[in-house]
Amino acid sequence: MASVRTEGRSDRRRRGQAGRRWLQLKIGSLSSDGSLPWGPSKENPKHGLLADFYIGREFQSDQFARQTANINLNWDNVPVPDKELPEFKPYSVRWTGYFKPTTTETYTIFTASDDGVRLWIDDKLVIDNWTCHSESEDAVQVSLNSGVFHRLRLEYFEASGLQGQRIRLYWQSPTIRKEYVPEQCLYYAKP
Ligand SMILES: [Ca+2]
Repeated sequence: MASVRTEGRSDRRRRGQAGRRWLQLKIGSLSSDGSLPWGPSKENPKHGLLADFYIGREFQSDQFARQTANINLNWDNVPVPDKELPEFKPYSVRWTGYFKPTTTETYTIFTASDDGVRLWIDDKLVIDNWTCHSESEDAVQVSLNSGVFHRLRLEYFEASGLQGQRIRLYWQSPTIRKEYVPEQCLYYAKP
């Protein structure tokens, strides 16, 4: 069975050394709070994005990293996304990886976030709503070519950890109905 990589603050304390260590969890395992699935599906083990979680809304303290199939997350009903983060406190997340369109045309790429969001495509900042707000949608139009890998970086922060913790990434084109950017088009690393 393929695996999901994850690392926690407590693991770093145990090993007592700098650098990263990745633990192995089975695909389909729940996160440590028992409520949220992480990682790519069994069908697409090489697809998805890497998410780095931090304490603080400005990436003050790096806590752990996980793989996520896509960006379609709603943490309204849990104090924080994971026990590695303190409850009811600000946190931030940085997703990185690549996406590869399946058609050549103009895409509209949307984020829906509560609170702040920034999106870079090929290292260019294209969405910048780094503010506290209830769920808001932002969008940008980009011309993309089928089969070309584009670098993706999405940053998100939650201001309070109390209510309204959502981040989503969609796309739409003349031939694609609005959908979450699918796992099959996302890559942790460029193949
Ligand atoms: Ca919020």
